[in-house]
Amino acid sequence: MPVYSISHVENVRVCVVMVGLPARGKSLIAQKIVRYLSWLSIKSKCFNVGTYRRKLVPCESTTAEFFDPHNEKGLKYREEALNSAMKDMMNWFTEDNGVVGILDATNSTRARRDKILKLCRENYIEPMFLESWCDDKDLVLQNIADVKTTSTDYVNKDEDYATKDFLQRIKYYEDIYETMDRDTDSDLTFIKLVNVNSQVILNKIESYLESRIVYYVMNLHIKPRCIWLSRHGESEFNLTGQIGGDANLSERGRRYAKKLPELVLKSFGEENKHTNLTVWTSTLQRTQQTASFLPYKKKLQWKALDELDAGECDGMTYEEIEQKFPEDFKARDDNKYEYRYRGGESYRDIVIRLEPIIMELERQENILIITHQAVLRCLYAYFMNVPQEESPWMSIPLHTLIKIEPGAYQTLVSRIKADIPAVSTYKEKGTSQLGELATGSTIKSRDLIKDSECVRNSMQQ
Ligand SMILES: *[C@@H]1O[C@H](CO)[C@@H](O)[C@H](O)[C@H]1NC(C)=O
Ligand SMILES: *[C@@H]1O[C@H](CO)[C@@H](O)[C@H](O)[C@H]1NC(C)=O
Ligand SMILES: *[C@@H]1O[C@H](CO)[C@@H](O)[C@H](O)[C@H]1NC(C)=O
Ligand SMILES: CC(=O)N[C@H]1CO[C@H](CO)[C@@H](O)[C@@H]1O
Repeated sequence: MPVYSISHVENVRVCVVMVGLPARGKSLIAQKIVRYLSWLSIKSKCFNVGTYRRKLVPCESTTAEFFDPHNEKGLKYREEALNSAMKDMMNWFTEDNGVVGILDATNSTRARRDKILKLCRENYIEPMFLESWCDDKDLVLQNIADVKTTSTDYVNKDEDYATKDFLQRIKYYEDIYETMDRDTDSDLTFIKLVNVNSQVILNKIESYLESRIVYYVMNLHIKPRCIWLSRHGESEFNLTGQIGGDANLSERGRRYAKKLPELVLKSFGEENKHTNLTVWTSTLQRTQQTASFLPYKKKLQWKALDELDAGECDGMTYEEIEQKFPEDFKARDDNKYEYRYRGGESYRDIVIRLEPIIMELERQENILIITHQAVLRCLYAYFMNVPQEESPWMSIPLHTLIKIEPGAYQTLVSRIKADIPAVSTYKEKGTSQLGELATGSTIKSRDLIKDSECVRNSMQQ
């Protein structure tokens, strides 16, 4: 059951066709849409034609000349790559009940778009074109820098060579490129982003699902920025193992709060130490007390960042819950994502109330969020593409600052430990005992990301 079961009511399936010259951020946008929709339980997948092309032709031989529209061999391979991608996508729609498929390709001519359009219509898939149009030289150069350092086409190539080759590749596409416009393409459903989103042109957006995608991409920006996440410091309830409530910080929790400004500064690095940061907390005492020593002026409280509401179990320990509501305790372990506390919330409920937060987060620049375990797991799952079955079981320890740096092709995560002891509030499946046991489950090990380790999103799957 997806959050927006409406996609099933409407029974709409959408193929988002990316349009735009190379280095216009198409892959980044495509990946973000997939991540966002998957997080909302809408089945989506990206089909990157470049990846198919690389399977046909080894990277070493794909110099710019390969993309010359007069290079017949190149054309043939590119055509073949597109066909395989489309075929796989159509299979995915029928066999895996896909809802939103994204075709990430450089589809620059109307003839090519017509072909895709026809194929979609034959399969009862709604085509929606998403063009990223950009004439801002700085933006393009910034994208090129990103592509050439991360694209598999330029592994082990010298930087100047990569830039020159890439510019030439763009040039070849420019010669035949036909942008989307409202007169010629008036029958098509399309979104045209001009210089990221300084101007957005919309045409024939019809279904609810399409309008959600529109709303999301309108909120994106591509300025480099970081997001810091932290749980509140240890609370008095954590000492007694109680859940919920609105307790104060414990003595060690207050020590964490005092140390937090220093941790943030350290993570900023010397050269950025004057950078401003916006701080978001929940409305509960323990997050506000944790933020109280931070020197930043902009602090905002969000009700949507409050901890998962444990309903009737609020204020109880896991042991008490196990005794009083044994079936509930088991039901929660069996499906923690869906389980809703009596009179309270489930993880799925949290994702729904976090959606406006995600939208606002996409609009913001540097931001520090101090919130609670369950909420943090959901936010982290969005940024790191963690599947639903895993996210409620991730261990997010107290007194640790997590830094997330979203990039075009990868997201970097680092963790900075405050070195202030705290009780472990991690509960493994099938026990009411708190603490990380020796049995290291897959979820835990996946989550124990070492400092600055690169975590590749499912970018080039
Ligand atoms: C830590 O304590 C807070 C109450 O102060 C509670 O909401 C939270 O669930 C506790 N964490 C765990 C996992 O016990
Ligand atoms: C938290 O601390 C304040 C001030 O010390 C006190 O008035 C309040 O009762 C405490 N709250 C709880 C839930 O213990
Ligand atoms: C940060 O904010 C303060 C106060 O609002 C302002 O004086 C300062 O110039 C800002 N710093 C930067 C780097 O923008
Ligand atoms: C005309 C044109 O450039 N069409 C392109 C559509 O996208 C695929 C994937 O990049 C190319 O192979 C086609 O050439």
